Amino acid sequence: MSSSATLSTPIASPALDELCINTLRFLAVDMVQKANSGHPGLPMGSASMAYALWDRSLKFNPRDPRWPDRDRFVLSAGHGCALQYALLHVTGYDLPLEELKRFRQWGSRTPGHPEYGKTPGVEATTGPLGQGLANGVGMAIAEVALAARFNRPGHRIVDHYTYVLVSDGDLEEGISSEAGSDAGHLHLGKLIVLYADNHITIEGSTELTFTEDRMARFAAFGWHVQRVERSNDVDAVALALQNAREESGRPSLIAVRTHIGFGSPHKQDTAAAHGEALGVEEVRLTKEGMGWPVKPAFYIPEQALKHFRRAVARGDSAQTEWESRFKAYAQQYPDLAAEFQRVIDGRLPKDWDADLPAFRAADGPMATRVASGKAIEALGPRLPEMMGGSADLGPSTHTNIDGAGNFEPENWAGRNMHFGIRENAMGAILNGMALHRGLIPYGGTFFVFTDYMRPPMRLAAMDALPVIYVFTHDSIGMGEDGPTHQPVEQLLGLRSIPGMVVLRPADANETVAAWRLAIGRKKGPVALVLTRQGLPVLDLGSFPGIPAGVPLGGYILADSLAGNRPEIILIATGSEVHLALEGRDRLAAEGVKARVVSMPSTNLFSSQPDAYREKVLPTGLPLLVIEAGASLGWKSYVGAQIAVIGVDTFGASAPGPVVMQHYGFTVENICRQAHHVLDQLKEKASCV
Ligand SMILES: Cc1ncc(C[n+]2csc(CCOP(=O)(O)OP(=O)(O)O)c2C)c(N)n1
Repeated sequence: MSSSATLSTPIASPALDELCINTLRFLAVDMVQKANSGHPGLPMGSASMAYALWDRSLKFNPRDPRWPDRDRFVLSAGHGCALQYALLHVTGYDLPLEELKRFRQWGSRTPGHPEYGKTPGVEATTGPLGQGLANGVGMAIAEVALAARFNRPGHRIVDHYTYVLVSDGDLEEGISSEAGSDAGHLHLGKLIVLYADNHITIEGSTELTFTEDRMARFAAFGWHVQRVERSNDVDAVALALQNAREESGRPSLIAVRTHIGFGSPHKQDTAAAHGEALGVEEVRLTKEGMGWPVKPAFYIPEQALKHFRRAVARGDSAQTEWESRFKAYAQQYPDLAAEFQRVIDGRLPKDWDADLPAFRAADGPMATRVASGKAIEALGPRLPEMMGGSADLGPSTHTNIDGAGNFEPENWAGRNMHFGIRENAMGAILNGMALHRGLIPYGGTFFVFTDYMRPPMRLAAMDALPVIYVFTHDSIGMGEDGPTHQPVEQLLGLRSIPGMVVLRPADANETVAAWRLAIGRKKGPVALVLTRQGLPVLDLGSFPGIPAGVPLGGYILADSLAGNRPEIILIATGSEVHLALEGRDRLAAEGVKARVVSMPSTNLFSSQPDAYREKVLPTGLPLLVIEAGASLGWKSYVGAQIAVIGVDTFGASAPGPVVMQHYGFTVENICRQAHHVLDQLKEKASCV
């Protein structure tokens, strides 16, 4: 058993336990009542099991919420966050009672669902059901991976548990099976999930929808499962938690029979307790029924507070003890200790990018997915914190780090992950790994299947997590697999997520620059969107602007000849850039001066200063956009003087070059459209 398990000592009397639990219950009830918004039922029913965990097991330091070896706690059922805020306040985190009184109000640190970065002690943004459970799997993966890398005989400097509290909704969502299956397969013994088995969801009893044997399901995934029939039996919950910690070879699920809205005379065990304030009268009746003073609201008995606040001294001594162990470790293994600090801080080592290749035109044609694979091979050895893989598409996504071994139960030091065909869980696991800190997580799949992992990608952006996505087969150009596999609207969709940087490089050298940017971006996810098909390499000798241009999102790749002001600008991304270059040359031969702007990232370009954007796209010049994706987003770039060669239907099954040709991605069509735009402008001018 690990050292964290020794914390499981009951020190409160049953009466004090009950006082503390009711304190949590009624803080949550009062928060929701004051806001007249929120979810009282889950906190009322789950307060006792949460208390058993926080009081008897959880290793945390309220005065240093980011201490690396703390246990992680994720409230996957984020709608029950009033409970989490109450716990954070009473145990002594920097979350004053005033903040509990401002639950769900503008600018408060107690938002409607837990938000990472807003409230000390909140380890992950939760609310979209199921995501938190898979985040927990990612955190538990990070723990074993870092333990394998850094622990040494007699020195367990990475040694903590991941606890997740889930509800019926979490376990109904498909992602719970994806993540549960993966966690069971990986033998993540330090992942412990408490299930608020209250038999109620929004529409009523779980008899309506959810009748499978959940315990058998998780047992089949390879989990250790236990049931506690009476949630208010703190000792029983504590014992189950202890059993779970002692089970080191399997993740644990503890189903606790809780009662939604516990204590409310008219709402307990009904859906009415789920998502609205109890009401003034029902609050009064509930408090009276449980022997709690009706007034004042937000009442915290001194005795309960004193008991909860022991967490501060306990956390301080646990952390101090860890720090002294770390000191001894640092004396024996100074390099490893420094390395541990580096990866936990998220700092990059010196010369991390020294082996990144520069490609020559003679190397081409090369698919950008292949160039990305070569970048990963160059980065992997210099960045041992890089860890990732794909959703069973490794040979296609080129996400393997050569020689780094598979991450699997017998080899937690392996860095090549096999997520299985579980895109949603993969996204959420990557988030959990990033939230844990100490790793640079990345994951790949076909671009079209980002639809399956959009929820965690959205959360990665919300939480500003440094997660890297490797998406290949990026357009209709991928060919024969046809419309089901040809992404069309995905570029626009991902670009519209605030904080998500989408990069669609034009060739192998832009791909290298994109990877350099992705590794360097410590706040926020980066999606690399890569081709299946080979593309000409843009030689750095001829196009020296690439390394500096890519981070700006868009740049002048090739201007009109002899410095003449261009008459039209061809904007292209990814595989269409080389067509734009050919178009420019042909237009020049036809007497039209065209500039080619490569725009691997519209997000990054939009964030550049006005002066730079004006330099690249001077006001008044007509634009022709060439991109094998939905045309919709581009229309916002410039009013009427824009034409787009795009894809506004679902593609077709045929060899890639044939599909591209049919959709108008040819040099001939580019020139035709450019002339058309210019003719229209001339016509307009002559009408004035
Ligand atoms: C992915 C997702 N779908 C729907 C919702 C809306 N929602 C919030 S809670 C909930 C279900 C409530 O049932 P349960 O999970 O058992 O929570 P409890 O009633 O016990 O509070 C739903 C559908 C959500 N938060 N996330």
